[in-house]
Amino acid sequence: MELQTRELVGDFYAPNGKIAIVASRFNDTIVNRLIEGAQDALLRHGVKASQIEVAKVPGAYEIPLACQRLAQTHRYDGIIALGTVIRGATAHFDYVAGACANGILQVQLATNVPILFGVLTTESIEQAVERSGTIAGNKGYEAAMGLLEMINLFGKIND
Ligand code: INI
Repeated sequence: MELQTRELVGDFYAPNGKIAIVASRFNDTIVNRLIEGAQDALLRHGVKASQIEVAKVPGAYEIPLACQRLAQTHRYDGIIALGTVIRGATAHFDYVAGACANGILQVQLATNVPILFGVLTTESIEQAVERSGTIAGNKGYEAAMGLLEMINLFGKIND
């Protein structure tokens, strides 16, 4: 007997609306690679450059509030959060990384706008380099792909 289960899985089509990237200036040599990765993923999948806006914040701690302000405008189909928090570089790694991750989760649940977490939390700068376009891929690219999938999934849920 054939199963009638309806599977809801997002594709990677370009949305019609805008996409915001919120990126921290802290560790900007790494974060700039993440931004490039995210833009590359979006452009390769048909998103126009004019649909993409990049908002810069001082550090990862400020990312959630900027995401909230953007989400509350209702002008964005989704947001990509990009930053880099390196444990060796700060005594308050856990506070910054934890606040960023928890804050982003709260904002997306409160606003219904998908926010993909492309914030590196690493032990060393070497690990951050590895994840920003060298041997371990580019987490900005992955976050952008995840956002396209979520936007397409929501389109199917709403059908
Ligand atoms: N912000 C980061 O994005 N990454 C870090 O590694 C980091 N360190 O090492 O402290 C960092 N700190 C700044 C923080 O995000 C805030 O901007 C600052 O505390 C002011 O609120």
